[in-house]
Amino acid sequence: MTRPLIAASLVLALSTTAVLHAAAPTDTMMNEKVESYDWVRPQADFVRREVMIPMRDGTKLYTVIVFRKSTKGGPILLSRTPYDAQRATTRNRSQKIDEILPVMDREFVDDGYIRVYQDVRGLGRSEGDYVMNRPLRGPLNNTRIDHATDAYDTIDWLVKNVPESNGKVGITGSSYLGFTSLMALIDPHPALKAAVPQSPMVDGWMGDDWFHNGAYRTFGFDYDLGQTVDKGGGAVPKGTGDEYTAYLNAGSAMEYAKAYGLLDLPAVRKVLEHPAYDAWWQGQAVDKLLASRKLTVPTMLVVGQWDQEDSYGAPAVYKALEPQDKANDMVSLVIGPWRHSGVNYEGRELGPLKFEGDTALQFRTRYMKPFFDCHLKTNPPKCQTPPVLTYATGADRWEVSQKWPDGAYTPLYLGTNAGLSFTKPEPGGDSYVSDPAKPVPMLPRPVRMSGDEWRHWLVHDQRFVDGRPDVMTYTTGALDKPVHIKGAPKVDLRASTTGQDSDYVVKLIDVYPEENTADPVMAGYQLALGIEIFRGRYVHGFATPAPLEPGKTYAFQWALPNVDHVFLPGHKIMVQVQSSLFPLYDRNPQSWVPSIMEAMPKDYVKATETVHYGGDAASAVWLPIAKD
Ligand code: PG9
Repeated sequence: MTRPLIAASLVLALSTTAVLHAAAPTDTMMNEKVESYDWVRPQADFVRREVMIPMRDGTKLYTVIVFRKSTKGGPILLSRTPYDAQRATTRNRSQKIDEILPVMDREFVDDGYIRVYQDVRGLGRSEGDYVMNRPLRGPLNNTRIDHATDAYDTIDWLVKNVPESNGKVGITGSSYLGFTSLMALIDPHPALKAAVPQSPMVDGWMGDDWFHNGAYRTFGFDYDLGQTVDKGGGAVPKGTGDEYTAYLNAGSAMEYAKAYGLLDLPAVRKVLEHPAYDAWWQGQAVDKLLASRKLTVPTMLVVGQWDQEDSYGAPAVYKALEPQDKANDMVSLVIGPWRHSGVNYEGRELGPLKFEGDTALQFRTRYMKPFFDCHLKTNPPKCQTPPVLTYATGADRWEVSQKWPDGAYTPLYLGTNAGLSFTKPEPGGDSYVSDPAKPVPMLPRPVRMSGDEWRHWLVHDQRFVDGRPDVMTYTTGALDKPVHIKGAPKVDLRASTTGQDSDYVVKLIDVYPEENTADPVMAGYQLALGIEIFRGRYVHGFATPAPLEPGKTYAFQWALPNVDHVFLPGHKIMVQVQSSLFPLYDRNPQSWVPSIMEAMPKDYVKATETVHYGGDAASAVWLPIAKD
């Protein structure tokens, strides 16, 4: 027996009472399962259309179009997602548009925007094959399609088939959606008028999800298993509440992948096969792809100051595009006091940190929406987009800069007696033993790289490792005046090892005063403003790994994430140096192996690390000190 379909249109035609009265008595033995139910009822204050949009190769992409019923001549705001367009437009099954869409959409749809979410090809309800971060057509992609063409074809269809729109399109989204937003800027459709990529994945090797400066980030395993498996996917079944133990027991990344059957996943294999910054990674770096083209679409790049996944991408694209932006009005940068994607949620606090009000809402209503309005509305207001907008943590205020970084780089030297000073110290050094059998944890154990533990791990109090014999700590005295930094602090670490390879992790920390009766949690708190790793084998170049010469002093140089922060009087500045950050980063075996991915148990050896200071080996963190 076929199942009756209860459609909204039928209910529209006849009132419920009329249907009940007119119908014959219900057969008590009829099949009571019905095929579907349209949860959007006639009284909804919105229109929600589901369409399959054809791409140039015939593949159809599932797309949901949502707007208030009163909308006419509205701009379109598009997001292209791997995270289920259906779910993004069904936050609640409600008849109110504000309740079905994500929180960040409210300001837009309330002002007549048309919100569009699309599943990228191969995921959700879209047709086609899925390739993680599908590269642009060219040497790494020999097909006719990529995210640039899919965005183009989608926009083309939308402007021709959504009569309620004014024909102007903006694109936005965070993380993977930030990546698809950036890809839409390559040979863009003429109707694409503005973009706000948030925490975009830009260079997966240099500093976004998969590696940072050559050190492999294990958290991608769970993601791959969740995203690329139709049946049985999800988190890796480690069966322990302590990921530190799970990764330590497994050995190398390859051994871990073997133990949990992850080598069956092409997305995992590809990353493990490319440990160095080879042509495969370089060819996908979106900042490089964009830098070689003219930017024609005004773009606002957004990142969280404590972005635990993609802190690299947005500032890297800003840096790559800024030289083209002669009038300083095409590309802008925003850094807010947020975790990864925190810009789209409530931004009053982050872990123990509290800010002045809902900083995410402030940004969206005062800056992001006006940016889209001035580029997308039919009668647009004048654009007043700040070239750089940052939230000064410590001082708790938004600041506008004309350029970024916005400070003069000044060395803060590591020195004797665990000191840290703006004056160069006498020559010396400190040694510690780095033991791969006891790597320094990223969080107190048990370590979980999921939920709020993962979202907030970058702001965790660093006192839990301060005092470990394999963590060197250097501190200034209490500051007598504020130190305001605006930019990415740069590490210049002069170090030697008895091994043939080594990782170095540097943390820049704001140490809160010891006494704070009003807020005891923050008394003596060690708040990291940047935690970043460098894999020693890449000291001569990221594409040319080579063994380190035991005992030789090298200059290891890399950048910490971008920040706007004020170290307040009474606070101290601290720098910590260590040689592992586990289990987020796989362990460096410290002996030479061609690929650390495939290190065997015998390869993991202890090494003595020496941090040098003063003289011609003056280790320092260079701070971009703002002129206040
Ligand atoms: N940063 C995201 C990601 C993580 C891991 C792999 C791929 C993407 C994201 O949040 O989309």
